[in-house]
Amino acid sequence: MSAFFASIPQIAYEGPASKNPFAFKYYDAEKVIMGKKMKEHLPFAMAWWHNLCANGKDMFGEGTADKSFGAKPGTMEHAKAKVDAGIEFMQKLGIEYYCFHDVDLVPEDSEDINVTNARLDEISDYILEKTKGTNIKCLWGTANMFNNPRFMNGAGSTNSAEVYCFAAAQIKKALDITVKLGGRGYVFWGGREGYETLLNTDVKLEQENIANLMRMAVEYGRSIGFTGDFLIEPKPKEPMKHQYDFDAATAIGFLRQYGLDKDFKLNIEANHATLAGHTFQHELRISAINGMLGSIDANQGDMLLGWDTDEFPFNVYDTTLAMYEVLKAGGINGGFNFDSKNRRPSNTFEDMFHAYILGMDTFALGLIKAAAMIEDGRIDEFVKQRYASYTDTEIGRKIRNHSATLAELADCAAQMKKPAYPASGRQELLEQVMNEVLFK
Ligand code: XLS
Ligand code: NI
Ligand code: NI
Repeated sequence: MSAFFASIPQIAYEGPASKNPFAFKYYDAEKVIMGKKMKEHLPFAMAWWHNLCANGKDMFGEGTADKSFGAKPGTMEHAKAKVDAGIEFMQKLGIEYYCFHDVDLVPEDSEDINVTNARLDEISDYILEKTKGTNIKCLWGTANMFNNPRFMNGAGSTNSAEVYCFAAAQIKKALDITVKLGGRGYVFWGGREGYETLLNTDVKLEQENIANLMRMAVEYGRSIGFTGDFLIEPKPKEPMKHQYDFDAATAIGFLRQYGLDKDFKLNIEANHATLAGHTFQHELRISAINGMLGSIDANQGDMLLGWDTDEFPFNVYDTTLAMYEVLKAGGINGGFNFDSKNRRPSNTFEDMFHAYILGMDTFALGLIKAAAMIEDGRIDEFVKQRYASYTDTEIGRKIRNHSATLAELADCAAQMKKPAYPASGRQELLEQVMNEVLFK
């Protein structure tokens, strides 16, 4: 196998004092935090599409990075070169997982889906052969049902029954490949599952069709031995004006409505949370309290730009609060997929490594600080005290165990005439506590 990143050393942990740009300052894979190794808390994954495929092309200009890896793009030689480059990249960073869309792996044949499927068989054999004897495995797979023009009106939500068959065919094949590669999850990101105008849209029919496609996917997946989680990745908009899986709460309601909640969990992407007008932490909390926190797409957005910029995680406040949620939820079954891309002018191989080192260190720091916040205990204790009236008073306990009636509570209020003000929320104090922990 030729070395694509020969000039880059193996990336090792050197600690916060290191100035080596090719070393981790915080991510120490074997270090134990709250009873678990860092690498077990943080199963990082490489996103095939951003790292091996995207060349910086955007709506306004051509690509700036060379991702040919010595082969002609659009060929199977190139597909295989990407496998070789990807494995070398992951091994240099100590990353054990990858995520893919079907068409990230092979060029799609525009005339015949059977040709594309045969290529997928070939490349998955190649991946299995090349990852044999390594720790590298698939975290999740998915079908790209938003790029091909046939999906202009969506996949499960399309108005065309013919196109719907192609969505089914792609999901079936992507599931086959995911299972073959040992994937732990299968993701549905509803790229164009939404609408531009209600004037031409039958929302009820579209949602029923999406649910039915998911139900068929579950049936098929289980029939071929897939035991992992199916995942919905919520996103409120982009490319469509309105997307059905708007946010975690909406997706959970949808899954429950159609009886899919036993097989599905959520894949929460930080940048999608902020697009929905939520924090990353909010989306994680809503998922977790509903038993739906499955996996994470690790990136961040830019608050000054209203779109999915997919930046590498850099904001330690956000990763600390995210890891606080993950620790409180007892961890996740999925992983941390860097659905992140280099900025367009960061166009060298070195930049690809700097980006992953940044992302991994930012999450490692978040983990360290979240554990410190929990060990510090002041925030947890405050929250507990804040709701003490539900444990320390008889009426509070009756409310919590559902034995109170509306009339009884109204009587209580009549006797009190006027309640005492609730105790202060102490937000500024708690933010100060967080700063103390972060900058200790
Ligand atoms: C797009 C999504 C996409 C999914 C996988 O915004 O983040 O990349 O993660 O289809
Ligand atoms: Ni995204
Ligand atoms: Ni994503």
